[in-house]
Amino acid sequence: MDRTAQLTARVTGRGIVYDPLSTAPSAASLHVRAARVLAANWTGTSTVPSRHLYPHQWSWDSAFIAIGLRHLSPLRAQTELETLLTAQWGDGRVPHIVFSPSVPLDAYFPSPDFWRSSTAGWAAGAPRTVQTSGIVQPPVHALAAWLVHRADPGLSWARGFLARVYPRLAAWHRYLLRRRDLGGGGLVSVVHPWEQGMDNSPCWDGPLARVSPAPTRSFRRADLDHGAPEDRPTDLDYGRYVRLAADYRDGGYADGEGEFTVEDPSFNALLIASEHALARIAAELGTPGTARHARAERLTAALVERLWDDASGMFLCRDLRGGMIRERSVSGLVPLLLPGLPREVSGALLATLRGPHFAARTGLVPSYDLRGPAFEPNRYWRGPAWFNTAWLVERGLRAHGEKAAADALRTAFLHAAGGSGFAEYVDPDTGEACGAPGFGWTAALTLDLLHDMDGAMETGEEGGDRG
Ligand code: 9WN
Repeated sequence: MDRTAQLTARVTGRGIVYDPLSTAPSAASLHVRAARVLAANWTGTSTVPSRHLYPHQWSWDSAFIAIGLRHLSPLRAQTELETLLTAQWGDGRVPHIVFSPSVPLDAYFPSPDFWRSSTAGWAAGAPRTVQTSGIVQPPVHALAAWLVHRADPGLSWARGFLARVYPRLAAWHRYLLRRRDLGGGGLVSVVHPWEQGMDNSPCWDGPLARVSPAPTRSFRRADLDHGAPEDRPTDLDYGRYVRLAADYRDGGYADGEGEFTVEDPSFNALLIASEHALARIAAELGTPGTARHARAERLTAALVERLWDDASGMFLCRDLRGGMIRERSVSGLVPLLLPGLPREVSGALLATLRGPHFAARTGLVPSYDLRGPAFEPNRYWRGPAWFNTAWLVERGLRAHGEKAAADALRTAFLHAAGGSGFAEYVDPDTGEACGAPGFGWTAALTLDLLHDMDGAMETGEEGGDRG
């Protein structure tokens, strides 16, 4: 942690308690430092998550980054989303990576020559002029587009921003709802751990055990050139990621029930939040959004019906082949951001968040059960606290009227983000930085929460939309 964080933190019996960022200079300097990270990661048309570890454009990263960028430059925020959506496939999918042609092939694995999008993805309508991956990531984009529009409606109208992104966002949701309801119960399935975004979560250990790994010698992990092996997934995990992605590619990226098909609470909750946002965008453009809001409510009911687990007091993942996955991960808390949850469900989620499985000493939210058998404080999504999920839970707390808890999480976020040099993720108990420094969404969401502290945000809209 940096000096600011040390000076304003007290260790008490309940863990690390931060005093509010009350002085303008520390908030201002955090703002300047976060803006510097985003400037350093900006390529001219989009923002890389990290200059070294992730040197291309990632889908859900760009959505979170746009949410922060709107406070610095609404134009850059709009451009970020438009660049991503330009790489959309004909079938509606928004790829999880858009590759930059100026980055050497060996800088990141799997590179464009692995995915071969323009040839293997031809039947699915992959673009010809840009190389992409063939899988997707959580659909945070419509929510981001709405928040970006609201940051500067004048600029947005002048550029025709909503009118241009709306049909693409609608096609994206259509792809997910029509092609990815692989369980037939109304929810969307992911077909690769990279799609859900929490790559090596212990939730995937069961379903991944069925997948025969590609031999380690058949690929070279570029991530280990920049990341510590103890902070990253294992070689065995990578062998399985490669096998699943290669099989999907070799099937022309056609959707069906493959070896890994999982219904995930966070992915579906983000789709629901984005469907509500798309309804607002439609209404802003003069089309009633009522049908979309109604669909979002039906999806919420399906989420509760299929993934709620009373005994754990949270949502769980469902493996379409193996049944409910009895591991607690932060994914199961993210649906708190939905306004239409039954009261007993939101009440139980709040209790779980405060209970022994998730109450970490930093005040952040660990990615996995602190008491779980697979917990590791610094290994990627197997325990560390991440800033995008903290931001989502913070929104959820606000949406459910939990102002004090939301303020405390925001303060913990800002201290840990600033103290860690805007790390990719941190040890949930000590705040020690892990993964890449100068990480895009950590900096961007810092800006968003700082802006919120200024009191400049609107609150109380359905879905907890601020701004
Ligand atoms: C694979 C870019 C991405 C995030 C994911 C995070 C990590 C990639 C990797 O980095 O995944 O997509 O190479 O490990 O898990 O959530 O979008 O920041």
